[in-house]
Amino acid sequence: MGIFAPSVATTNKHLIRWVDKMADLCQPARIHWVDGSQAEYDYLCAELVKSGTFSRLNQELWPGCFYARSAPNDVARVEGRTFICSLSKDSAGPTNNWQDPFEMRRTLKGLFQDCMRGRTMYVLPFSMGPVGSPMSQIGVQLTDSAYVVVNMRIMARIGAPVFAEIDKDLKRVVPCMHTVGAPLAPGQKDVPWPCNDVKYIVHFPETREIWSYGSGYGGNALLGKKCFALRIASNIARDEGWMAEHMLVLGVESPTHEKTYVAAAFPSACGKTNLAMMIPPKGFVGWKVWTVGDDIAWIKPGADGQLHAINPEAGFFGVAPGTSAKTNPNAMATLARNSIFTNVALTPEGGVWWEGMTDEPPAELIDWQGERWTPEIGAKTGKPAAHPNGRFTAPASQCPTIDRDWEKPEGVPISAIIFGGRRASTMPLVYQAFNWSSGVYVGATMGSETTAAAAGETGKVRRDPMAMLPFCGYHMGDYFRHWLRMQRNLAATPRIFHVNWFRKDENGKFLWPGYAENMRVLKWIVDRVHGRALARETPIGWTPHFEDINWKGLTFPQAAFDKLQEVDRTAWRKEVMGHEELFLALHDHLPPEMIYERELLICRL
Ligand code: TSX
Ligand code: MN
Repeated sequence: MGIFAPSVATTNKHLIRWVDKMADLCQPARIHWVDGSQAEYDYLCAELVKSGTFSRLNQELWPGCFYARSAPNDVARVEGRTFICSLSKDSAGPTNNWQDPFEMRRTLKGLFQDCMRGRTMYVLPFSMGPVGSPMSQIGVQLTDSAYVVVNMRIMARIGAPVFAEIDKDLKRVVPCMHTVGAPLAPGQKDVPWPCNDVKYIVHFPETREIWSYGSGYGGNALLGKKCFALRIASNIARDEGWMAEHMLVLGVESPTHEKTYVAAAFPSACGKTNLAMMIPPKGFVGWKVWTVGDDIAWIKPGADGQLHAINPEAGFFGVAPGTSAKTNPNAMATLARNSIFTNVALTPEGGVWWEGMTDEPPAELIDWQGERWTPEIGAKTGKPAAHPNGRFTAPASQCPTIDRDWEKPEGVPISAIIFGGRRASTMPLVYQAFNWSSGVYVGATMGSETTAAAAGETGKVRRDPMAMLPFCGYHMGDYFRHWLRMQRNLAATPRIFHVNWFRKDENGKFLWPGYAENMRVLKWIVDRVHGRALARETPIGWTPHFEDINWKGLTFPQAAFDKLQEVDRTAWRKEVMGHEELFLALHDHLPPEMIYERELLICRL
């Protein structure tokens, strides 16, 4: 099929040939080479309004904002349909779904045949990381979803500058195929959210390719994010000696303007975005927290022998429910304009609302499924107005605390790495690992408890090593080995910490107020990094004494702190048993250091 490749887009023959070949396979009605301009964005949003995918929010209240409702069968990532198709099953490891790459290619070829009939195929070039940064990576996503294009314009750098980068031919381009899997017959009317019950999120780590079928939602469809920046990038990083991590990055500025950057990995529902945008409490005069990223960090040894991190993303794709002026005022300011809302509730004034945004819900709403919703109906049906995984897509540049160096090509130096989880018991508020390898052990064994657990009840711990269980594109045991190996390329390793904002007392009450008060923990971490704070040695690591924490502006009795920091040897002996479960599954690729660290921990207990 003859395609129109305007010379303004690209001169790269490989790219043009690939687009031609894929258009032959997918048979779109049109091809649109995405330039990334504001005019193009406005045009696509207007088209999405016409097709019923978007509604324009009240522009007085929500300038530049749009609203979308997905199909009810397309509301989240589909881990059971996510595949790592390496040549050998062994290199994908037991924590990934594996399928033979040759078989998978055959399946995909069948699925993608004619899949874009009646639709436009967008050629969407994107850079993960600032265009031209030595730490950035480039992809081109072919997609039949305009919703994906406009979301990607917020989440990544896209369009003409990226085509220009591709034409320099200096970097390998990761091809990303995406279709919602809903071709249109001639004259067939489209639906607001086209998708398919059949879904495939497929990664070919060796050839560095992504194929996504059947979903238009978030991590399934915005392929630069989880698919590229974590699953494919973790493979590239392992081969090239750097790290692709599921981490927020923030900078702590002291009253003397000393800047200390930390990266932190938490499983979902631990408030990563809230921590990344934290505002210090009143007692912390002159202290500031600056935001570099809230989800993904690419971390590389710099010329100075330190680790440096970039945020490969350009926006925040955050969970809306629970976000409020109280829990995260910076997020609220960020999403106040030029943002896209998906699967939240609509107010009669043409605004958005979600559970937790205000103390009292509005008297009347349209819920995420398009039905009338009132607090009474909600109470009766038990249905929330917004889907619990309802999202905002908002430009990072609009964050009031965005760091001055957030787009610095060489990244920001990382002094500390924080792991954490949601744990009702056992895990103290904060402790510091003894060294790099014991820190890797802390990350490898981290986990969260199921949030549904009743008050006081200890839920089941789900292990989520480095918060990468759904995102590591190769064998988790090899991933631990890569972490251990990173130390060799470094003159100075970051200090490693573990935090737990969620410890509860015997009545199920949180022992720690969390949120802004976490600044007290961050300050101790920063002080430790600079060799200024004392600590107590325990079997699991170094913990702060009561007097090592700045308590200005908060009444927190020492007895409560001691409870919060308690290292209960009986609970920890049980904890270590839990570590073995995960290690057994990974045993044939598990680095010996992990076994030795566990043995040492047992002996100390
Ligand atoms: O994001 C959270 N953080 C990190 C903030 C920087 N959350 C929300 C988690 C779900 C996304 C928290 N929830 C945090 C926290 O530190 N802590 C808690 C638990 C908690 C909830 C309510 C209270 C205290 C702790 N309320 C009172 O103490 C009154
Ligand atoms: Mn995430």
